[in-house]
Amino acid sequence: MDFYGYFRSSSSYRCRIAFNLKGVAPRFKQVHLKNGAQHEPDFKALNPQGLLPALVTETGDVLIQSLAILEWLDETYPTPPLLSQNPVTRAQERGFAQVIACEIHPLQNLRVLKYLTGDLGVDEAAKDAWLTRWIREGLEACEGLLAQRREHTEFCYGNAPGLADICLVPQVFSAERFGIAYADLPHISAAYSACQKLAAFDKAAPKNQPDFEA
Ligand SMILES: N[C@@H](CCC(=O)N[C@@H](CS)C(=O)NCC(=O)O)C(=O)O
Repeated sequence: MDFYGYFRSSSSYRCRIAFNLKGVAPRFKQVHLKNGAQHEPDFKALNPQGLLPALVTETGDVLIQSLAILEWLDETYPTPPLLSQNPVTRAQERGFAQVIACEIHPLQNLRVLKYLTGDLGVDEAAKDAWLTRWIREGLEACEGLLAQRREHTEFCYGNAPGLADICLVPQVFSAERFGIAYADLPHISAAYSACQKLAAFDKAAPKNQPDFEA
């Protein structure tokens, strides 16, 4: 299997955590986002969207979109499961993951920030205000969802990490990178700290990737 990613890409980070939890080790192919490698014809032949991640399976099939890759991974390598056995909890986990992957992350993405500062001529202060507005509001929604749980478990939805944690950790990493406060959100901070203690999460961290650049 070939996994196309980039150390700082949060959707790649989600997949890396899941690979580690499942004990799956695809070959890593770097796509240097900062240098624009996602726009090269070779990569766009794989993912016409020009976005990471992309996974080429053993059968040569191309999978894109991190949530779809995570679901495929969970169906193909069922142990340990990334989703609860309970359908209600499963829907809550997916809802939480989608708040991050569909509502927060797209607004902090490189192409959006480049459009703001380049095409629209927005200055750094306005860009920072944009990031704070969307990331902080999104994390507050995540905090509210965790506060609603019937049981306050160690990880987001249970006593083992799952889909919600896989999405939460890269999002909190991005919040830190962009200087957005989250320490006052107790449920998020607790789940994040619990994940940080696990080797699967540590090994997936941007600083531990072969293409890491300071
Ligand atoms: N919804 C997609 C998001 C994909 C995405 O936005 N990837 C980012 C990296 S995290 C990217 O490739 N950005 C390149 C760019 O903006 O030019 C997913 O979950 O896979």
